[in-house]
Amino acid sequence: MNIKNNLILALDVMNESDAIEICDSIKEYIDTIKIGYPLALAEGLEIINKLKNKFGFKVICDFKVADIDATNSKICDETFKAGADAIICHGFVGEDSVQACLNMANKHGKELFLLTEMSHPGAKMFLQKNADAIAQMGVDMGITNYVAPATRLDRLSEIRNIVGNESYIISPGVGKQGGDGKKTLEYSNAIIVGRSIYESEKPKTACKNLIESLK
Ligand code: FNU
Repeated sequence: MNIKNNLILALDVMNESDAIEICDSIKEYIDTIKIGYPLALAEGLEIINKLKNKFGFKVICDFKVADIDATNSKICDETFKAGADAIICHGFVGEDSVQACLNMANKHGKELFLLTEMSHPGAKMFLQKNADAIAQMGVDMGITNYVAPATRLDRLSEIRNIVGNESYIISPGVGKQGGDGKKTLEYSNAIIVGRSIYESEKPKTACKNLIESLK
């Protein structure tokens, strides 16, 4: 995926008008947005094509798909049919579940991102212990897109080592969660930023300043 300014907006606002207002203000700087459960549950999956059509964005659906293979297939199918360019799935559910997502992404000619370790403190309880194995499973399955944390650069670096330089890593946790954008991009291909942009008084300026700080 080619992502303008290596910056993805996490659009976790709770209604369409807020979403449009934010998108309109940052469209000069951003061409890829991430939509998760907050906005999709509030406005329905139609919000994906509405924002794509209005702004020409690429949309990554952060649905952290984590079910049995048959159910994962259905979730991914509906999400791609609704216009998503990529979907994020969890890796801890194992190979068969992830393979179902990968098969559906391939069927639609779209992309799959495999979530390895999460960015929040709670990820240390269970997920971190298995994150390297999850990343290795992705490599063995031929997956080339990953999500790894901006909040723990040692872990991000380790995951980069496992998935290799040819793989594409996107990283949440910059800003509100404490991660540094520039340092993160030493290991990651793009950062995912939500609240520090959309909660800002001036999202456009926040975006501009953030991009400056990445240089
Ligand atoms: P912000 N997100 C995350 N950590 O924060 N998808 C993860 O490990 C992960 C994510 C999402 O903190 C989170 O749900 F896998 O406001 C939110 O949408 O900048 C975004 O990344 C971070 O938002």
